[in-house]
Amino acid sequence: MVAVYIGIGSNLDAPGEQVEHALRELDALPRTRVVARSRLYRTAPWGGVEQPDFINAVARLETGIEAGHLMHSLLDIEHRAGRRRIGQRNGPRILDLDLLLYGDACIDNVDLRVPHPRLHERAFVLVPLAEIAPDLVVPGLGPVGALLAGVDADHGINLAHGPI
Ligand code: PH2
Ligand code: MG
Ligand code: MG
Repeated sequence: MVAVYIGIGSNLDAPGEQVEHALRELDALPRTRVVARSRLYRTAPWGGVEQPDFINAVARLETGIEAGHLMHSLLDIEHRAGRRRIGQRNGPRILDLDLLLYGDACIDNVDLRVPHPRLHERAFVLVPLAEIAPDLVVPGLGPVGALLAGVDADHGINLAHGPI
């Protein structure tokens, strides 16, 4: 079994429910358990597109699924949630499941890069990741705490309260 971290995001169609549903779908994958999850964060959109705030979270899985196959399973969950990949880059989405880390593997091929190549730039990933794995060392990048110190985590990243 491998420890895997998944970044979850949504900013359309009841984002909080989308994220909770995705957590249940991840737990239902074969040979897979969600063993930790962050709280839900309401985050300002990153990437220069004007759009609604996101709900973001991070989950840790224990899984026996191989990395490339897991990536396909994530795309399948996104698709079944109603996501169609016709939108603009960094634009609004019903559900985004990003494979952040797969054990200590470093993978760099055409359809999969792990650790996720923009993980260290994104407070909306680093804040929930540090919540559930404060002592994590990201392969090739360093301790999550040091990565967090390099981004602006004080603005636009808030715990989500109330109906979302
Ligand atoms: N995802 C993006 C682009 N911008 N901004 C926030 N706050 N949260 C996201 O999950 C997000 C984003 C593309 O995947
Ligand atoms: Mg993403
Ligand atoms: Mg994605």
